Amino acid sequence: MSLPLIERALQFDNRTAIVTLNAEYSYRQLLNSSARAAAGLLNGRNDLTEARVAFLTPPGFEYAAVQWGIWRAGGIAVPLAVSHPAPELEYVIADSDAEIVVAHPDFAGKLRPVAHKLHRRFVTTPELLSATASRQLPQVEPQRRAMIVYTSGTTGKPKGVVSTHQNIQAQVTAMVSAWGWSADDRILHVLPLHHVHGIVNVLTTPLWVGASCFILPKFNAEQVWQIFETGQITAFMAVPTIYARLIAAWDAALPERRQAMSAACVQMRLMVSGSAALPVSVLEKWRQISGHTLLERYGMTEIGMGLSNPLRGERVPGHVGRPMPGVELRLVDEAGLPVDAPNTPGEIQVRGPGVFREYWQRPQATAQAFQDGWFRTGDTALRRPDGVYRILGRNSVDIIKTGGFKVSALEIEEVLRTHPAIRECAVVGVPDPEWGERVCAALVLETGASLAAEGLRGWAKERLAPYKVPSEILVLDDLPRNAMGKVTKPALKKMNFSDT
Ligand code: MCA
Ligand code: AMP
Repeated sequence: MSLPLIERALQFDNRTAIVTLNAEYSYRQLLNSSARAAAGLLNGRNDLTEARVAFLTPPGFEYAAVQWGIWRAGGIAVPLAVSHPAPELEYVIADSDAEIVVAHPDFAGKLRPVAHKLHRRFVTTPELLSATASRQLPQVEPQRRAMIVYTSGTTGKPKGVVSTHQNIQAQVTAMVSAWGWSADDRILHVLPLHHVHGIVNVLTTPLWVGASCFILPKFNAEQVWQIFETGQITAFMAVPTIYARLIAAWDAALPERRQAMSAACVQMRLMVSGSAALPVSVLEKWRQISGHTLLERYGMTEIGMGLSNPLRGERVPGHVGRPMPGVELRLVDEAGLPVDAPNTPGEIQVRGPGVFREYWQRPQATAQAFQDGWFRTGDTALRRPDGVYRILGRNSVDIIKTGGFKVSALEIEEVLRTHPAIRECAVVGVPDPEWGERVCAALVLETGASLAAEGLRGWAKERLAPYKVPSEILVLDDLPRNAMGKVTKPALKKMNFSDT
């Protein structure tokens, strides 16, 4: 027996698995290509035995073929981000200790030098996908590690979240039953493929049930509307920023087209929002446009989906519903005691088969992340008497959510401090109607130094992903501090940020 995902795909055979702007691919083609990729990765070995394989391909068929190839060869998939500059890619390859680095030709120029510098085997996707499939692929038990996704925390550099095949299966099957997935679904995929939302919710789940996934290389509001208007799509999942962009595109359209756009949404089955708080104003405007009350759910890289509004029944604006199937969830007060009374804030803690196995090679961080077997999310919520949860925010001021991406203020500060003109800095997230939060930086410069905001942004873009680059940069004589001299970020968040 191979992995259930693969066994199931054998039955789906000629059904369409993946659709792109140029082509359609069946489950059979995905199985054949991933078998070739597995053979190319194995390169004569019997089993990769959890060797890490870092891969960088734009969203599309090759991504799924390589991901499945890694799994079928017994390796651990480490997805890299198309938007990341070389230093961030290097960090992930080195930290995960990836043995093999795979790149789509579009990214070979960026990744080959990194792989060579780190002395890793480098291979391109055409090379892998044209390998000769071997007759025998290893037996991969579901308890094995399957994937490492890098996520920012409050301790400097991003940590690798390790999920097993079983963890991913539990996350997938919870979504299948909660959200009524079937083989007749056809979902439009517009999300990055280095995070759980894009990887598990919108790619793996449809492939688990025999549905089709229409993958765009990048989110583009106009293109999404055009695809909706074909009437082919049954489900859509995105972050609030994307819904805000779709609303803006609808507003900008001519009145007669708006009708067609709205009609296209009405016939869809399901529209989901998550990864960041959905502003009630966006939910209401989207309801007017599309006839859908967005199904808001709450999740995290370490747990998959934790809470969800119902598929059928009342979806409460500003709330994230009740625990997903198979998820045990509790609130805990500052003393570490469970909060049983309704309407009382506490930290969300989660237990269940979808919860990740460990932070890659960080036993201490893993131990600290759990309390008596419960994963500590770092998010605060309250539960209404009817059992519906409301997220109140993150416990740490140093975690920023921007465009659905989780970003560590400390990681950005660490990079900014390496700039020769910067003596001190503090990074905060400032509320923003489109992005959720904007990354803003306050700087104190070295004596006599000067720094133009645009110049600094250009410098930062070479070292950080675009969503980590400060939108606004404020130069101050000193940072706001408390009586002990410690920088007070809540005070900083209230400052009027605009480039100086
Ligand atoms: C990009 N830009 C930004 C930001 N990002 N400016 C301010 N804040 C930002 N966060 C700027 C760029 O520098 C660029 O500026 C311009 O916007 C366009 O950049 P581009 O990269 O093209 O942005 P975009 O494609 O328009 O990005 C918007 C987006 C993207 C599509 C909403 O942020 C996105 O894909 N978000 C999804 C994140 C996600 O999937 N998160 C899941 C993780 P210039 O033109 O001046 O250079 S959470 C998760 O997985 C858990 C499990 C869960 O619950 O789901
Ligand atoms: P990540 O670590 O990138 O997986 O992001 C997970 C975090 O996103 C959670 O810990 C929450 O802070 C946030 N998040 C996800 N969904 C929601 C939601 N519906 N409302 C508010 N915050 C959310």
